[in-house]
Amino acid sequence: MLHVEESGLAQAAELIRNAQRPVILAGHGVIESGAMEQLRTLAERAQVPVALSLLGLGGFPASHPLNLGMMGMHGEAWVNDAIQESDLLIACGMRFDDRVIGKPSTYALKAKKIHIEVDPAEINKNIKVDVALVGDLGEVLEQLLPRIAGRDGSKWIRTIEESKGVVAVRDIKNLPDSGHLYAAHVMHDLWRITGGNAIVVTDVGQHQMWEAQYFHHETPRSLITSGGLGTMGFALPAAIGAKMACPDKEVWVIAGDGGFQMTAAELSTIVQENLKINIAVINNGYLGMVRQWQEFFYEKNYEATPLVSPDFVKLADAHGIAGRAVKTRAEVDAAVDEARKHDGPYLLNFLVEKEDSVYPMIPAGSSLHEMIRRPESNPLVESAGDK
Ligand SMILES: Cc1cc2nc3c(=O)[nH]c(=O)nc-3n(C[C@H](O)[C@H](O)[C@H](O)COP(=O)(O)OP(=O)(O)OC[C@H]3O[C@@H](n4cnc5c(N)ncnc54)[C@H](O)[C@@H]3O)c2cc1C
Ligand SMILES: Cc1ncc(C[n+]2csc(CCOP(=O)(O)OP(=O)(O)O)c2C)c(N)n1
Ligand SMILES: [Mg+2]
Repeated sequence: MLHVEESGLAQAAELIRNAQRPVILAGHGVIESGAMEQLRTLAERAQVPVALSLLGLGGFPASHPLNLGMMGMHGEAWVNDAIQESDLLIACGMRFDDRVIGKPSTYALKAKKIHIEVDPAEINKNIKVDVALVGDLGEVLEQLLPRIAGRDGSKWIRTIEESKGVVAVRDIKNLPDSGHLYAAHVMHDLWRITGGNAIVVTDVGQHQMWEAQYFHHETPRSLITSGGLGTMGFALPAAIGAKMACPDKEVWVIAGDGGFQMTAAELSTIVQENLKINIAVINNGYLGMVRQWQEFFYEKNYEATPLVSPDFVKLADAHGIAGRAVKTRAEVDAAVDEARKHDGPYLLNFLVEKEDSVYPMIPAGSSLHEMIRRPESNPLVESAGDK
């Protein structure tokens, strides 16, 4: 085991002991290191709430009371607010990506920062830190934990809870059926119906963010996504890999109508290899994430984003794959059940609202405080139910 310098461990332990408003930032390195247990012990013992990066989702259970949710551009409002107010960030296997920090010169200015990271090149690259512990996360935490005593974090945790207020718009189960189909509903329902017990492989775009927000991941590697690489066309072939690696697991592709078309030829591979993969195409008729930027920042100049697609159910049928289109929320349960029960791959073509947007959003390069929140008029906030 690599030994981290005593002085670094002592400094980190002291910062944690003295912090009033600490936040753990948990990233992909948690999963890469297999440090889920050590992270949990740190969070529980020191009573520090945990924010996750997109690639960290599943590294700390979504249902854990200390789990705040996702940070960053499309992260929860209260998470980004808590980071900005924090007096100590404990970054665990995350690299302060630009989608996470927004404008670097305005990021978490009140916070001391501890960075636990295996790659020295990541230290002080985007964000200057006060203590760097270089090494495998699990091994570093093993050495740090004996120095961490129990703390009372209840005041700060309560402050964050209270700050959620009306922005806690994820509770959409009991929303009355408006006759429209929102992608967020589809994600929520897929999570509810599968009990979250599936490997979800997403493509790139709005659907990827809605999945991260509304499908709650309890375990590592239950979400496979290409992160900052933004690899459109990733989901279908990557799901083939996931199913080959984990044949007993339920595997769902969640792809946009744009990205799906980039690698749709892999439907043949699915048939050839006889793989039971369920496919949800979130069909909004647009390169939706780019359309959203055009709406917010380019006066709705929808240049090159409206999409003509083939009939995806017919495309599946041409491959010998069963499928159906889903147009309203009332149809979702039966359609998902049918896909799951079907003996063989199945494609669901969800015809969702065309001009819906992912909220909240921090415009690229802006401070985390400059968050665009969901407008009151947006139907997803009309009614809150249980999760
Ligand atoms: C449309 C779109 C929107 C996005 N919006 C968001 C968003 O709102 N929020 C968000 O979080 N992301 C978002 N992303 C993803 C973002 O671009 C990054 O991919 C992501 O934030 C990176 O997370 P990470 O730093 O945890 O993972 P990585 O980039 O994989 O970095 C992991 C870090 O952990 C280190 N590490 C690896 N193994 C170990 C180990 N054993 N021990 C210690 N350290 C280790 C690595 O060296 C690396 O520095 C978005 C991407 C897209 C395409
Ligand atoms: C190969 C490639 N081209 C362009 C982009 C930029 N881009 C990011 S999201 C997106 C739109 C994706 O549209 P769609 O697959 O329909 O998903 P939606 O956003 O509508 O859910 C585009 C074009 C990219 N990431 N990769
Ligand atoms: Mg689309």
